Amino acid sequence: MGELAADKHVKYIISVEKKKDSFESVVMEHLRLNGAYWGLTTLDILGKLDAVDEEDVISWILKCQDESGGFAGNIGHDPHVLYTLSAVQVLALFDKVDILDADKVSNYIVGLQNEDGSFSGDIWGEVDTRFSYIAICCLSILQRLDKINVDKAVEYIVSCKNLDGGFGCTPGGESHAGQIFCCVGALAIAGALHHVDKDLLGWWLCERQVKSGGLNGRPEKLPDVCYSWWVLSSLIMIDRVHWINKDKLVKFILDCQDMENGGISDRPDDAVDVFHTYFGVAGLSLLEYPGLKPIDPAYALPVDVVNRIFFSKK
Ligand code: GRG
Repeated sequence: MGELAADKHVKYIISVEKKKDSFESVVMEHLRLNGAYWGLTTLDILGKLDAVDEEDVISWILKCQDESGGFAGNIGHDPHVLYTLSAVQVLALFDKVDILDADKVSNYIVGLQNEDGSFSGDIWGEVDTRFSYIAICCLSILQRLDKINVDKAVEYIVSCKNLDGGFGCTPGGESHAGQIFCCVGALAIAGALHHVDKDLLGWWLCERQVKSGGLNGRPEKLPDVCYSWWVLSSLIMIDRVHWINKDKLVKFILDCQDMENGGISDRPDDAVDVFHTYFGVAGLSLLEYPGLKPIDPAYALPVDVVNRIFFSKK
């Protein structure tokens, strides 16, 4: 089996950051804050967060904040919870959450909770269990979870549970590993994992492993490195990770590396990108691959960062 080309992945991430006119940068312009979270968390897991200029990153993030308190994907764009969580997570990596006005950011999120407990992603109203996870994760990091109706939020997530044990975007929506991560992660943070049928869901999740060792996101679909995160983190949170073949999954992720220029792709021999590089490295961290910082399956941040948020005296 090949090895993790850690140094090459560090170089790749830094090069993407520098090439502002490249195709990848242009298509990611509107979600640059998500990209910053993927790239910087990868660097931190690899123990190389100091390869970037912290002050540059933080001053750019602050410029992405809207007067509503929410963050946009880039300067001058519209705010959305997707980028608000990334902003808070990146600041947490640098131990700088305190520079935020936590009430202002949390009021933005609180204002997006609907009567039925669900969350909209922004003022335009789209509802999705992704946004329930983001709201709960973000408010928990800001230590402001008590500002929303957590019982109602949990009730809504539970209403998205299906007969196969999985969860979808909205009630009745097809089970999908990405949404399952969101629902299980939100329930874990809210202390409500008892709503999950762990054996039933564990069975559905471990059936995502295909012959190559990779994981897909739902039945009959192709495997993709990103599901190494969505599926594996969910299995860990429900204590069923021993139901998949870990060695085969490690091999699948390593086979998706560009050994020459760094980066990880969705499947072997495809083009690499920052999203798959992050989820490949984060998946390997969950698989306890040597030399990587452990990552927390619910907060999607390195364990030392999560411990610093909740256990350090300030
Ligand atoms: C902090 C890690 C973290 C996440 C924030 C945005 C979010 C919360 C979660 C997204 C969860 C999700 C829906 C992931 C799936 C992404 C994905 C690869 C979707 C592709 O869907 P299809 O239908 O792919 O194109 P398949 O694999 O089903 O063919």
